[in-house]
Amino acid sequence: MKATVRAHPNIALVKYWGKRDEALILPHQSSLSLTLAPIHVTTTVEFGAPSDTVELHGHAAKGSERDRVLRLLDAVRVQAGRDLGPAKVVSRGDFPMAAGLASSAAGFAALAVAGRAAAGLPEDTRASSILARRGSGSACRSVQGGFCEWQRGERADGEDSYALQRFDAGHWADLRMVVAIVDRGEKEVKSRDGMKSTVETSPYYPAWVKDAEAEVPRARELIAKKDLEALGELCERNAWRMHSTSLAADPPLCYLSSATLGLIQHLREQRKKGVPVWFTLDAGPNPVLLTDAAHEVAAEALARACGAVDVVRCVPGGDATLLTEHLF
Ligand code: 2P0
Repeated sequence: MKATVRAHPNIALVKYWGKRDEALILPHQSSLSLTLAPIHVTTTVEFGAPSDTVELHGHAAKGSERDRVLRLLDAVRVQAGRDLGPAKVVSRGDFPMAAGLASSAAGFAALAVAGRAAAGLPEDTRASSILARRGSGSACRSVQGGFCEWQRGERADGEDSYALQRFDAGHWADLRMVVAIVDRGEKEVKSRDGMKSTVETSPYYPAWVKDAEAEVPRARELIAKKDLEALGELCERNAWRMHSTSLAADPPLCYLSSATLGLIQHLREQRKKGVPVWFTLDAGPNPVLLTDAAHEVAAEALARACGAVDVVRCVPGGDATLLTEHLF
């Protein structure tokens, strides 16, 4: 009745931005990401506890944060088909939460896999991905390592909306992602609210959906060929388009800061000098730089020269994994 899982966050190369179903967390378009190591979240779930308790990163979770965790475990109870009793959950991450790398993706992936294991359910990446998605959309892409594609699916019940691994972490072991933390501040509008407002008010949103869907198979082909330059260009294009559709929302959503733009400008200059480095940007000001192993030191130096207060260097990460050591 107790299980512990370690899962890695992921960075989307083709972003997820907007839901067609808010309750089930079903996206309008497919997305594609790379799972990132060595950073991770570890989560222990135990059923049969005296009462429901949720501790996240050293604090007792409250309100909607706690409800999201307990709702996911209710779905595990339904899958198990039996009364498992109250649950105790403890979760810890080892990376700066301000990095803008959604700790929720690694957290809900770890929770889904650990929850199913604690309930005695068999390992099943598809079932875990669907469960993780119901906690946080991007979490469905952190159940497996390497390059994962979240297929939007067509069904109203979401049973065909989950992530599939296209290439494992070993496929392109030389690839590097360098997170440049230029701003530690909390963002004003959370992703969940930002994407909702974009869907409802941005006149560019339908174009975003069509374009992002078409970019997924192109990205897959470039990853198959390990074409860094073309993949870098695709990532930048997709990030700009996600931010453009958000900027066109009403009221406009601008996640970029002057530090973000300064870094992007410098990165372009470095690229002209032959440094193979590209960026992607989630719903926040901190660029994530895409490069290869031979240039990760140069990418870090570039970020620091542009005022990055912290830098996290990442490599392709593996699957969410069951551990034998528990957090309690
Ligand atoms: C992504 N992001 O594909 C995109 C790119 C942010 C920008 O997924 O509402 O925390 O829990 O499904 O997954 C962040 O949003 O949102 C996100 P919910 P989530 O990684």
